[in-house]
Amino acid sequence: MRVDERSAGFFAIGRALSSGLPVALIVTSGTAAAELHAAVAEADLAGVPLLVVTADRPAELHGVGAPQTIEQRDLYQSAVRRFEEPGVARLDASASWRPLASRCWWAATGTDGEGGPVHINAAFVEPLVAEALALPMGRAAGAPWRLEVGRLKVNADVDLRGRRVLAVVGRGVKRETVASMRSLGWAVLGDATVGSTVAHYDGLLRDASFADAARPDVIVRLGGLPASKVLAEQIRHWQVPVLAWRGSGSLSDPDSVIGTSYPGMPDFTAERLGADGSYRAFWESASGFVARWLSDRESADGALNEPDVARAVVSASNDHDVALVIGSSMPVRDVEWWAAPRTAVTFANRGANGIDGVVSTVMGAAAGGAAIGLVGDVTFLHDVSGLVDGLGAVGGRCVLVVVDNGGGGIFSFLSQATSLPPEIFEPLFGTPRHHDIVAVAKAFAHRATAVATRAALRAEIDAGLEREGVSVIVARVPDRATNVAVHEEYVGAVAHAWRSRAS
Ligand SMILES: Cc1ncc(C[n+]2csc(CCOP(=O)(O)OP(=O)(O)O)c2C)c(N)n1
Repeated sequence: MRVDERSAGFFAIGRALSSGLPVALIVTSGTAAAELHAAVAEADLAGVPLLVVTADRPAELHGVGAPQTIEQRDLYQSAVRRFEEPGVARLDASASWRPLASRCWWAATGTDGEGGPVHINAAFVEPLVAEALALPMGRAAGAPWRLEVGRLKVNADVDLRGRRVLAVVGRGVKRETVASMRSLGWAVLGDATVGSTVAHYDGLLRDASFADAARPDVIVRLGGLPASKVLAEQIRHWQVPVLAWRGSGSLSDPDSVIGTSYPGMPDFTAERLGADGSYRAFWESASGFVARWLSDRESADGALNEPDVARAVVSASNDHDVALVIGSSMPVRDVEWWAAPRTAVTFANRGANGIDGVVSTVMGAAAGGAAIGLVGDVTFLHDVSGLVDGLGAVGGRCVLVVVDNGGGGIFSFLSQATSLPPEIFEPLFGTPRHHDIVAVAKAFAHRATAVATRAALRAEIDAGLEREGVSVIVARVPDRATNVAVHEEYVGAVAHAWRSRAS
């Protein structure tokens, strides 16, 4: 039970991501149904299975000023895989109930690895109380037929023997898939949600000599895309053939670089997919070089900066094998670019990349178990209502790390940050916020503390994972302009490390 339906929608996304199953989301009528729209849009684009059940008034109470009554037919339009409006339940139509549930379930779980939201608009008549009867019998023959395209193994005419293969993967791609790709000698670059990919690739690709040396013969695409614009530009610049498989959820291709796409998944056992393994080794050794530089400059009591918060959070999630949920904006980028490869399950609302509802998604992922969240301060404040019901009746352990740079730090990386005068940039882009986040969290009866060093951050995460309930940890970091300088320093050091290694 959650008081705010908007929060409930994103909480349900967290439940669905962590369970891998469709989650039913049941709300009353009127604007309550409209509150779910943002989560439905995210679930659509990220392929998250939701069964959205909205209560409604019967047909005769529409358009006559009945309370809490809005137009709910096709409310979410093309964002749902299926819309059902069965009308007021009638016992003489009960044979249709299981087929209806079945259609909705399969539409939510999807084919070709791509689930999504389904909307059932269910009308009720007074008196709104009734005796529960036994449900009608199910089908004797079991579940309906279903196309399992995602399990097809398709290679068609692909021959990658002896080639330098770069796989670029994102949302929807499983760690086992990455392991199969690596075992074929492919170098695998991924977004923050995909485990076991080559870390620190963004910093490396910013160096022109590295980018030239790393030119692949073939690029393979599966699932969503990493956040890195540098990688997207490089893929366009390299001008090499791009092949894709569609069996890992919806395939992102905003730059239209994919030349050929196949249904299903590659047959990783096929000998013809074995590539030039020295190319993978080249990427992994360059990445290892950056990793060593990054850890050498860390000292346990060092002051925090944003890349280091991301690194500390990922290593805590990996060490405890606790799910990680990462907010949009700089957290997904800092994890993708500066953190170690993820070995624990990792999620992010990367369908629509909204900063809304992330606190609730973290809580949904933690409910009944444990999760760590990493979000910016504006993202935290956007979803304060997620704190109202916390983890709900099921409980769990939730550590929410809030990177407090006093506003939207990502915008300081835009050219507007230097081309606009501060009195215009700050209110329009920086959106300064100076709320006392510890006090906000405590007002909702959650534990909360602020930390300023890596050691304190790690100690608080460890302690939070030991305790039931929500622990908010506010990471004090340098201001947003200094954060840009920190990133520039890191990128410069990566280039230096790569060049001195090459000479
Ligand atoms: C619902 C929604 N509104 C607005 C945006 C645009 N937006 C992207 S990042 C951002 C600022 C986020 O600030 P914060 O959470 O503090 O993270 P930081 O940029 O500091 O890493 C905004 C407003 C969005 N992505 N989603």
